[in-house]
Amino acid sequence: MDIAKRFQQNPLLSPADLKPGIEGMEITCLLNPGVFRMNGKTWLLLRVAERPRQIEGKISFPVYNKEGKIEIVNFDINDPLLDATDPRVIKYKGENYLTTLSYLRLVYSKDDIHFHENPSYPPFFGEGALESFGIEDCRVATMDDGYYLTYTEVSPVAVGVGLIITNDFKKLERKGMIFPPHNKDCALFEEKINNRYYALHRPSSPELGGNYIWIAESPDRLHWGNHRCIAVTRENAWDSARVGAGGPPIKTAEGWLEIYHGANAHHRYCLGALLLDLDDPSKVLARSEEPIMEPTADYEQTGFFGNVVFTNGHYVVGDTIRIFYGASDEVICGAEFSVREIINSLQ
Ligand code: MAN
Repeated sequence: MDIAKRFQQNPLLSPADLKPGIEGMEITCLLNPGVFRMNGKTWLLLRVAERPRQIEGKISFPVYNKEGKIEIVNFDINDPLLDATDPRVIKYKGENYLTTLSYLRLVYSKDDIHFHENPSYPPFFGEGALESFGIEDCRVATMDDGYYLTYTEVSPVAVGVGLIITNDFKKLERKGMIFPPHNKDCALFEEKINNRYYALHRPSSPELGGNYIWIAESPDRLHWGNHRCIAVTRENAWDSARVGAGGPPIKTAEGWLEIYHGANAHHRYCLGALLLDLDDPSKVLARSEEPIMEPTADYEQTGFFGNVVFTNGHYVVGDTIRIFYGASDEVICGAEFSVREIINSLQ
């Protein structure tokens, strides 16, 4: 059952609301923001996806070259060697390319409805060979000693998880790849459990296994071990093809509550929840049988890539979880859940 209370003002942000961040490009999509509170305001670390204005008969997209400069790649739409059936990823001569280049950009709000930019917070762009196709879907963990940002690093050789540490979102400490390929959807627990750090992550094992949620431990958040698989896809269910963690797990009296995304073979993305043991979060106490949120609103069903609700950020006040989410891979929306209601809905 869909128990999300969507904001009436949705969508809160659309591509036309911001100016492109890369010269000569246009914003194609706003997606999947990380969320945190700072100085009494709500901040979203948006994933902004850009590409050049498309010319008829061609498909053009930006990549970083070896010198770290943006270069435009063009393919002829009628080229028999091109497979452009997925608007997000195209194949040419056996190589994959992303149709847009993503980077991260901050907006803030005092009322969670109207978002603004502050020019003293510059955008974060991909850097180096492992981010030459961009950076995406950043989770923000608010920890005692700073903000820990886990995000997807994309390049022709890999999709993996990178870490950035910051105290002010101006000076960034880039730590490189902490979960090697193929991996994404990494959500850090915001406090230690029995003196260890924990993370949820999503390796993909296409030959044997699948796209499942795993948990790992670390003494320092850089080196991870003791990996265990905690949630697999379920045949014929809404989460039959892939599952992945959302934002940081939420501590409740009953356990760690994690809102995750699940997709089926038709790439329909819904949200569900997992309840993990407080003392040993590798133990799953309960899981949603049915989604707690499904793409039902117009803006969730049609867009750059329709039938998608995807969250990787929220903040919690009392019983209320306020999530910000990407709808149809194109616009940013808000919704609320009650912690109690989610826990009551779990099997
Ligand atoms: C998938 C989708 C895209 C994303 C790529 C690379 O194809 O999630 O949105 O750009 O993976 O991470």
